[in-house]
Amino acid sequence: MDLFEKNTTAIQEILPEVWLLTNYAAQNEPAILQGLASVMTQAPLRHMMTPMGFAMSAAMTNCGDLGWVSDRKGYRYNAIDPNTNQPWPLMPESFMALAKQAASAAGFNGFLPDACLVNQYKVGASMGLHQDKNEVDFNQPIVSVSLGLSAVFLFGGLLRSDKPLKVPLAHGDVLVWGGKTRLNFHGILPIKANQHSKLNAKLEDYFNEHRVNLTFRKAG
Ligand code: MD3
Ligand code: FE
Repeated sequence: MDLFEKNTTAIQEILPEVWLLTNYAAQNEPAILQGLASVMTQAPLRHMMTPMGFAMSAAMTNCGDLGWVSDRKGYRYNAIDPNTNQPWPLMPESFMALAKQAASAAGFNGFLPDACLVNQYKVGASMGLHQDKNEVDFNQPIVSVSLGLSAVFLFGGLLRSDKPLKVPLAHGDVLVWGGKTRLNFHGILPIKANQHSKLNAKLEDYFNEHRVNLTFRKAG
């Protein structure tokens, strides 16, 4: 079943070194959703603990050589899933292909992600403003794929106090972040119900109740 209403994609540089590829994941949606199901089966979603001892509101898992983890000891990348004591699932071929193609479309040839963080948001879940600083090379781009419920992405500056710009993200949208914005503060506003576009009316029940974000990084 083709879950996409339209198959048109557009690429815009919405901010310096931030590219929005609208509906870009449509091209290979069935394989992406299959890969996601396989990853979530092998490494079940879980609410990680912040160093302060609070459960994060997004549930997370990973695939690829390295997975992002958080616990009382802090944030870091780990080759082993602490819940299964196994390596993280292999990055599905469809994930790798999508991330590479999106990076190339934004001008980053040769992007070879070794980490894919899966964030699952239910209605009401959010992600507070933060910086991503656990990767080795901040010159590598980040590719982010939005699936399911829509979200409002907050894109701030280099200071937490910089007023963030709001970027709506819908099912299938892909963002590519380049070098200079890599350390900007960013977050996700609480996910609202009834943000369903026409597109979402056809989605399976799961994606009517969740937003899933795939974040591809070269972490190590
Ligand atoms: C901008 N996730 O997992 S992805 C995260 O939608 C995270 O789940 C959000 O922030 C989500 O750390 C946003 C897009 C993203 C990821 C990393 C960035 C945007 C970024 C790093 C720098 C600037
Ligand atoms: Fe982040």
